[in-house]
Amino acid sequence: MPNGIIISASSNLYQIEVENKIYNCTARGKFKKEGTSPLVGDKVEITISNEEKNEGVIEQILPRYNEIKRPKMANLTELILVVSMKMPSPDLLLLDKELAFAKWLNINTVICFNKIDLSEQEEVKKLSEIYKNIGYTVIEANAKSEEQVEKIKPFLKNNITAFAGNSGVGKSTLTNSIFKTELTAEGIISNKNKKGKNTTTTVTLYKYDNNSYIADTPGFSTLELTEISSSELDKYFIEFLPYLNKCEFGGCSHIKEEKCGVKEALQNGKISLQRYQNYQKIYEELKEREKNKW
Ligand SMILES: Nc1nc2c(ncn2[C@@H]2O[C@H](COP(=O)(O)OP(=O)(O)O)[C@@H](O)[C@H]2O)c(=O)[nH]1
Ligand SMILES: [Mg+2]
Ligand SMILES: [Zn+2]
Repeated sequence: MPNGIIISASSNLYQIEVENKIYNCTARGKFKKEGTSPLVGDKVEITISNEEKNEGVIEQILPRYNEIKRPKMANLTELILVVSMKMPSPDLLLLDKELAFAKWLNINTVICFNKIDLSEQEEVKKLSEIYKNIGYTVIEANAKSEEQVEKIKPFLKNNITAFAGNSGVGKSTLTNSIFKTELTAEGIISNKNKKGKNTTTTVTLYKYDNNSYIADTPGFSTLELTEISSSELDKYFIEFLPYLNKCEFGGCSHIKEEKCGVKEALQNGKISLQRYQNYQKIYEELKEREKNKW
């Protein structure tokens, strides 16, 4: 049975790429009965019902690596977190949320500080250092320069990658340069079958290379960490990990407690103040949401 990957979905119709050919497929009724439905990013087995018309039926969904609720998709393996140095100025709170989210999903992350042409080199270096010291991969880029965009390409190999970051940071410019086509202002997002849809939840995969796709969706522009609980947030701040067992209390929030390994590490300069403050903000946000739930 041919195997393919779902590259787009609209209601009950799926576009599936099988060895560079696109089939329009419906799904077997059994999925609904089982309480599931195929998602963009799913690897599937299909039967071809009409080879001339490129039509088929989804028979089987292969095991998922992960599943994301908003935007709805499966098997995302990498997030490139785009932060602009100027216009708009860096939103590090959003970046730290995205990093926590990616850690929770257990996927690759690449931080891309963009628009470095508009910023002092020193500023870029200072930010890069914070994240490099933690162990993150950092790219400094000017999305308008082709040479600079080359830095990103190696990270796309064998991944389903999405670009995240708030509006205006350069996501469309980057993706357009990667695909080397002059597209509309909205870039590859101006895709006809998206009209009238809830665009924050629609996803389309664009093939970059064999086994490499870019997930185009505005769904990661701002991020709500709805699925992470405040008490587990510390696990997703990866540089906190070595200090978590040095806290006096098991459920230490690392905010008000006296004997706290994280706060000690902060004092000793092992954790950046910037990161710690964002942890605190995100923690309070999650706490607030949890209170309102009940
Ligand atoms: N100077 C400069 N401008 C950039 C860079 N990247 C993007 N831009 C500009 O920033 C604006 C917003 O970029 P866009 O790709 O639409 O951002 P998006 O909202 O994240 O998709 C556009 O006018 C781009 O031309 C960059 O590296 N340097
Ligand atoms: Mg855009
Ligand atoms: Zn603590």
